[in-house]
Amino acid sequence: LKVTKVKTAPIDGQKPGTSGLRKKTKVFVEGLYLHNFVQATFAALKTAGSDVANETLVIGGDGRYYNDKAIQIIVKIAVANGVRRIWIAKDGIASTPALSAIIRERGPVWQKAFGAFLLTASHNPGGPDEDFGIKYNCENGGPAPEKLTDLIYKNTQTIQAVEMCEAFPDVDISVLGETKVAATDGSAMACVQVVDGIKPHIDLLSTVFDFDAIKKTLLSRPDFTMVFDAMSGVTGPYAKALFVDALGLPESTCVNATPLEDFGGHHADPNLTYAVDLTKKMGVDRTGRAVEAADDVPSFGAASDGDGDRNMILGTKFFVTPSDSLAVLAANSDAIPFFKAQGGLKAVARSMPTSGAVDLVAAKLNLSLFETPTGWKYFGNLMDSKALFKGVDYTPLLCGEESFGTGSDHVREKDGLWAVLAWLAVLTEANKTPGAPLVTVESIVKQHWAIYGRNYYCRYDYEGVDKARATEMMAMMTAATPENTGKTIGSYTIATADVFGYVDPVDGSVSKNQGIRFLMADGSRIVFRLSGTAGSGATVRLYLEKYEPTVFDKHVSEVVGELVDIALQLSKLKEYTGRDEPTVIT
Ligand code: VG1
Ligand code: CO
Repeated sequence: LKVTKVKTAPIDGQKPGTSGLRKKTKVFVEGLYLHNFVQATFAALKTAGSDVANETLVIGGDGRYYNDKAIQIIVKIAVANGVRRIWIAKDGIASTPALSAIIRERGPVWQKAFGAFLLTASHNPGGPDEDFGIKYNCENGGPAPEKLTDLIYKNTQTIQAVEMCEAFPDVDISVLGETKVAATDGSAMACVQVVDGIKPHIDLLSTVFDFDAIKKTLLSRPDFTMVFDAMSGVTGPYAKALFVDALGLPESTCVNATPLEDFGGHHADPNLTYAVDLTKKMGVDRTGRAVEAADDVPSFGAASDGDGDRNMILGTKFFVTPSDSLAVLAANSDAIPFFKAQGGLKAVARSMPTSGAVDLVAAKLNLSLFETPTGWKYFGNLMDSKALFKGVDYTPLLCGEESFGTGSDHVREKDGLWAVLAWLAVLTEANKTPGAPLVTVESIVKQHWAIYGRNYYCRYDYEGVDKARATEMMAMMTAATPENTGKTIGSYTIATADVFGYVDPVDGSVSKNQGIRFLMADGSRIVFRLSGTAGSGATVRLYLEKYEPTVFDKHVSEVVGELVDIALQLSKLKEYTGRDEPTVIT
């Protein structure tokens, strides 16, 4: 257990973004790039008072290129920094929600974990020429809060040495088992265990949902078929364990279900642009319109991203927007045993750019509603607080983001498979009358609109734009908020133009500068943000929303057209970025 101090120097740009540090793989593999970040994290953990010597560190990743090598490096640094017990997910494979579940396990076998390194750049493409990423999650199972990531970043700017146990043997991560190394003088022992990264998550989901009911009522119907696309990301083995082994569906239910180092050369991002295998099968085009398809389009289709925390939900020739999905799940939460067993859902949360569809449900059903900045870490604090709803000690929380993220407080990350099961649970409840025709995904959503109205919604992404110019554009709009407030453009009046900021209701921490909002007098919204997950360059996100109380059958592009024009005018986007068209529309 001899510790070597490897001399290093600060490296620029190691600031964690919305969800960890993401860069080109080439950057990560060079020199001590990864080492510096990991050492800076341990230094921050010591400052924050984590008990790294007596508790367990968890490591896993989405299986992308460099996952396996990064694991060995982290082990050597962790042991040198005094960590005495490490769990590594077998083959290095663990989805983001599964790692959250594993951190939170408190059984006799699973001892207390102080945190985890998650090796993932999520939906960003993987491979030697694409992206790699690392993220630290805390003992609650959730992404490190800004307090900690700020400290990590500060340490990366002053780091002089990386502590390493260079002699610690490489661990064979392909077999379950233990590697123990004792100090030569017998004073200490470090133990690395290779553990099952799949089972704890499936076991947890089996307590959140009623698998038997889903099987008996829904999956056994001859007129119900489903397909799940793992997009060659980490969820393949989870999907097989869940849909095939636990729920008894045929193997063919899971497609692209083997995790690949480069996700098969695709963006493992479940949306209409990138999940083309699935949308084609489901009879939906890149804009979400129904198209010609084979006769046997499945009743239900879903996909997850590279690290398994995102989800896309489709019915036969029908696309459910993530914002609508959140609202439908909120309105039907009693179909989910986890919520029902705890006295029913009483609180929901959404990120600021997510549509207000769930707000309408919250108002009608008297649920507490929280609006947070983008990124799952803000939901964690709400989940851990005991005072979400007046007079109640604990209440479950349903959360969602427009970026295909949905989940609850069964873990502290968004959870793709949870969302798929939540929809299966809602479909099970809707189809509980024996002999009745199948109630479809489409009919559930349309019924929802009939009650609440429809929030037409879409997002334009302008990827790979010049960072300096994008920053100037945001600064221009920020400066113009006072003069834009009250302005009328076309058929819209801007009731408020502002910069969204957030004060955490639990600990009072402040997050400024979380996006520019143009809130129209009729409730429509235009929002601009710069992405915090881009591996290089900048991505401008433009979010568009218009509420229609009675008209439900238009295509979103027909409804938000004028808002797009206004947004381009207010931002002078073309002038700043040179872009005519977005890279991706979701
Ligand atoms: C994006 C999404 C955000 C999500 C984040 C991490 O962040 O907009 O909603 O939480 O990705 O998702 P940004 O800053 O690029 O807009 V994942 O699945 O990439 O961990
Ligand atoms: Co993800």
